[in-house]
Amino acid sequence: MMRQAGRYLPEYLAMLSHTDFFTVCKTPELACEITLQPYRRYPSLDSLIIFSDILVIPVAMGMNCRMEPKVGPQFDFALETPEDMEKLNLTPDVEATLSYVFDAVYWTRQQVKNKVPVIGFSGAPWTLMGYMVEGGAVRSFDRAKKWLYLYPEASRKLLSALRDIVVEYLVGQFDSGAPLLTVFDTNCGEIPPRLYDEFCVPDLKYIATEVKKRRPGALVSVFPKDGEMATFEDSDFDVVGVSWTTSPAEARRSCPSKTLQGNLDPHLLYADTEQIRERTVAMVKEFGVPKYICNLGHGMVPTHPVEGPKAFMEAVDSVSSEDAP
Ligand code: 1CP
Repeated sequence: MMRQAGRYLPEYLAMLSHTDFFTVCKTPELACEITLQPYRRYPSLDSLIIFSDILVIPVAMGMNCRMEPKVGPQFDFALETPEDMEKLNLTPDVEATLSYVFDAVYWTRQQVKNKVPVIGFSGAPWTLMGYMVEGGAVRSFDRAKKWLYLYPEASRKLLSALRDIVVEYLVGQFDSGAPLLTVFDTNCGEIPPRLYDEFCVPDLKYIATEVKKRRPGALVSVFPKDGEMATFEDSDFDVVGVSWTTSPAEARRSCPSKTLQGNLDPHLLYADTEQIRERTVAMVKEFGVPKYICNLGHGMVPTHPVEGPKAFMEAVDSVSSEDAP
């Protein structure tokens, strides 16, 4: 479940009430503890996503970030013009700057005694660029979109620097014990398909190919939120994430050879148990169990009740054992 911890678990809120978000990310024991919180509460979870954030990459490049309560991530500065890129290290030493994430993955695997796999992740270059140009969370990514038209060369330079960091970063997480690596392109649907094909798709395909070339055992997944999924049918990604805005049937038509992951509307988790169960079972039946990973169609939010995920997981468990090939 994308962002299992979110802010809806009381045990998460308790820990974050006295420790700042990025300090938790940078302290492997604490990041491990938060990764395990949803697993302790819902023992039927069959994988854990490592607690971190996509914005650790810009932090490694020299953009300090704070997680402001009720606002979200805020950088100390934004990339207003291409000259601001001089403030960045475009080729940081990934091992030196992000080894805390690798340690958290390793430590978490030790704690669960390898019984449950740990999923690693990264933001995609375009989604990371969005936050870097805007300087943090915003309602719409207008300035980042403008960059693609006004500063195409600088945009390409930034995106390809991010691409190379993402590859190193995913390989490092795999080596620490994360067999499946997810690339979140949450801002995919913010730009027209032609612009996405031009500026983003080649780098994403390269990331999948390069990670698998370096680590043939790695499984890689992409979440092109609200984009054209068919673009990834011809790619080395093993798994394509499906947004809640796409129907399972349409997703299967777009990517017939891929394993699909998704796509329950996160808002359903507010509903009563019976409705969650019915709609989850219907979704699983529509996707079909083979080549399918059950998940939400986007992340959890702070106001989700803790009963929602439980009902969702119980519904998934019942239908997946019933239909398993
Ligand atoms: O279980 C987990 O919590 C897993 C760790 C995880 C992951 C996979 C976090 C922790 N964040 C993410 C991914 C992430 N972060 C994405 C990609 C997936 C998605 O679209 O949801 C994105 C876009 C972010 C950026 C981010 N971080 C936002 C969105 C800002 C916006 O534009 O609206 C927010 C609110 C965060 C904060 C954050 N990250 C993670 C948590 C638990 C939180 C909440 C922090 C808090 O207030 O306590």
